[in-house]
Amino acid sequence: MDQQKLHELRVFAAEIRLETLKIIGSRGFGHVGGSMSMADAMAVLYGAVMKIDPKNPRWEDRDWFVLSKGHGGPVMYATLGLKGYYPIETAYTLNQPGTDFPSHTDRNKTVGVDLTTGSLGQGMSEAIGAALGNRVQGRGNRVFVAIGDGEADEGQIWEGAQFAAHYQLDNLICLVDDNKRQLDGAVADVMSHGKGIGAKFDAFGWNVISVKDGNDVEQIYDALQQACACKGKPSCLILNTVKGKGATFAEPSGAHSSQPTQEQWDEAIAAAEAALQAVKNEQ
Ligand SMILES: Cc1ncc(C[n+]2csc(CCOP(=O)(O)OP(=O)(O)O)c2C)c(N)n1
Repeated sequence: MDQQKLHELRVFAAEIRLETLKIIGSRGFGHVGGSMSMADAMAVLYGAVMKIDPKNPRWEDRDWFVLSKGHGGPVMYATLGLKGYYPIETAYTLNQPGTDFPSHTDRNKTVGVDLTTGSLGQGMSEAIGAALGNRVQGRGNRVFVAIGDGEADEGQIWEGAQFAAHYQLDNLICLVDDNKRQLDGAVADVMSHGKGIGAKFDAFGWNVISVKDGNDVEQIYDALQQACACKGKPSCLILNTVKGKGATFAEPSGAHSSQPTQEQWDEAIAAAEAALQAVKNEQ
């Protein structure tokens, strides 16, 4: 990727982090941890990889994105708002009565959300159905699905993995947000994954790509290029990420859900603004 594009993606990721904080901050509490760990992947998907048209969100030939870890809704709302699907300020109503921005992603509420998620495991099945359906209809588009490492405890993920490999869904790419933590602790303590999530996908016949730094846009981009080029099987990226990345009150603890004080919100938003400015100044 050329340096200009790389710079753009870094700026986009920093903007997504700032807006994610503002969106959750408008409510005062929410799923900061698993939203912030996804910001870089969202920047690469929507900034450089996916075929989309914000003016025509249900365009039939678009690439699809399914946030199976639906509690990360705010990072998706930040990304879609910044891409012009809607004015970003409208998302500062997160989870309030009558809002189009519920805490978990809902295709009937938010423009640009392809499928409804929130019950962990189900988004994977939905994405697989979309990939198969698109293929049956002869479209050349792709379906990207993001799951959490805690979510990978769900049996439904592995039924889906078996199905997708059997039907050779090479238009399906799963991104695992491997941030090592789930709702109430470390994944390794709550329910460990044995030889690892990547080894499991590999055993089911998927093309597995490990991304050493899953918060590095260049590494994510390179891995997605490899995944998109793979034929005859679905691909899976294991993104080694940091829960709460860039949120001053959440990153140190890797907290799942946060309800910081107003002072802590102000500090976090100021830090994210400074981080954005620093990335902009890099060029
Ligand atoms: C079927 C189901 N069980 C439980 C929950 C409650 N829940 C929401 S998030 C979460 C933890 C998920 O951990 P992980 O997938 O690692 O998410 P991340 O750390 O990326 O936020 C749980 C148990 C749910 N949404 N759906």
